[in-house]
Amino acid sequence: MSSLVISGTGVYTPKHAISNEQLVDAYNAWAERYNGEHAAEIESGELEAKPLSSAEFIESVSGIKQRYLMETEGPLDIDRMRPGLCDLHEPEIDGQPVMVKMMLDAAKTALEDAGVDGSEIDLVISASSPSERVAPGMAVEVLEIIGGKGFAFDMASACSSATFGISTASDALLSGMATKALVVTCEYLSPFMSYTDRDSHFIFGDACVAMVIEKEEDSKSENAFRILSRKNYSKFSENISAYFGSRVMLERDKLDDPRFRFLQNGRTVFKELVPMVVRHVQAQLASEGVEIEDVKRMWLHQANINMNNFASKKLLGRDATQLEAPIVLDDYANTAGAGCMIAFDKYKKDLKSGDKGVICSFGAGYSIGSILVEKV
Ligand code: CO8
Repeated sequence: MSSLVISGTGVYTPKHAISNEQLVDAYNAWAERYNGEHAAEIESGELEAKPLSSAEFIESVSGIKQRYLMETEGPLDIDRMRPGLCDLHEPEIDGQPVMVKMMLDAAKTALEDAGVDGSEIDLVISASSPSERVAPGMAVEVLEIIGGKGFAFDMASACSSATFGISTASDALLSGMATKALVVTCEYLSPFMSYTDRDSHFIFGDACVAMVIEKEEDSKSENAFRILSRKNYSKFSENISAYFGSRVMLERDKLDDPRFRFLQNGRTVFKELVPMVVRHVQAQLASEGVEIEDVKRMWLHQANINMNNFASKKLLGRDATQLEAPIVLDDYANTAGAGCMIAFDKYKKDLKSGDKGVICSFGAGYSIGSILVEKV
């Protein structure tokens, strides 16, 4: 059977970032004003006071120092506390979603990295947590604009969107349904976040990553990584939830209802998910006859530095260095499905032929997706 390779990757990073300090200053100013305006109801127990946030708390519990957002003025404006339209919404008349524009930018870099022309692509998968429209599929528009021919569709699996997307594309290539695939994971998450929720206002950033997958014998890339094995896992849990679905359309008047926000029991997620991730990767390596000592790099999901440190230490039996398990969440924050692939894009070029690594996503669902790769 032919080997498949990830022959190119590209990242779209929004132009502007917000530091923890900026975010916390805005949130605290908003919370203090709210508490002042509702002092009587808070005093009588009718309303709860809004607790204050802290930049030190955010960095120590998550490792996040800043996040890139498509629009940074809205979340810092205490009269708004949510992003506004960003530059990429212009011109509004063309109707093209911002996410498609982000995808096209990341795709251009990924195609260049792979040495592939857009016209050679015959499968595009948008594997992204959010979607800007129900139909037509965003991936179909990307396929059209890059000049490809074949088929395209949108899929979602929250934090494992990219890894599950690569796996789905691999099956299409191996079955002969397609010959060259582009998988794009666009995590334009800021529109869904509540910047007035102290427990989650700091978690997410916006970014997009694209990957080209093709047969090894067809690849001209100098940065190709052979896919040695893929292992996916899902287990239902509502400990991470985002109920922004059809119910919101029925209850539009309740958009501020906490049920329609991103919600998580962060500590439970930490305790339940990390041991599953460790067992998942260990089982994959064992079934491939690969020792952990032979794994040069682990490109892990980028949600929380303490989760990554815990998982890499359990796997290695010692602390990992930045090169062994790179961290990009300090800069990008949690970019859901894109995180592990942004780490891969930024920390892949120094590896030598024959070096092995594991890409591993984990998060909502729960979902875990790991891909064992080897530099060609
Ligand atoms: N500032 C100051 N204090 C705070 C803040 C804040 N911002 N937030 C909470 N606190 C307080 C709490 O009130 C609590 O106080 P007390 O002890 O008095 O009750 C104390 O600090 C500790 O709070 P937590 O227990 O919540 O703090 P943790 O140490 O657990 O840290 C984290 C919180 C950072 C959330 C941590 O639990 C974590 O990161 N866990 C892992 C979560 C994770 O990995 N989730 C994956 C989610 S991402 C994902 O799956 C993508 C989904 C895609 C969704 C797409 C949407 C469109």
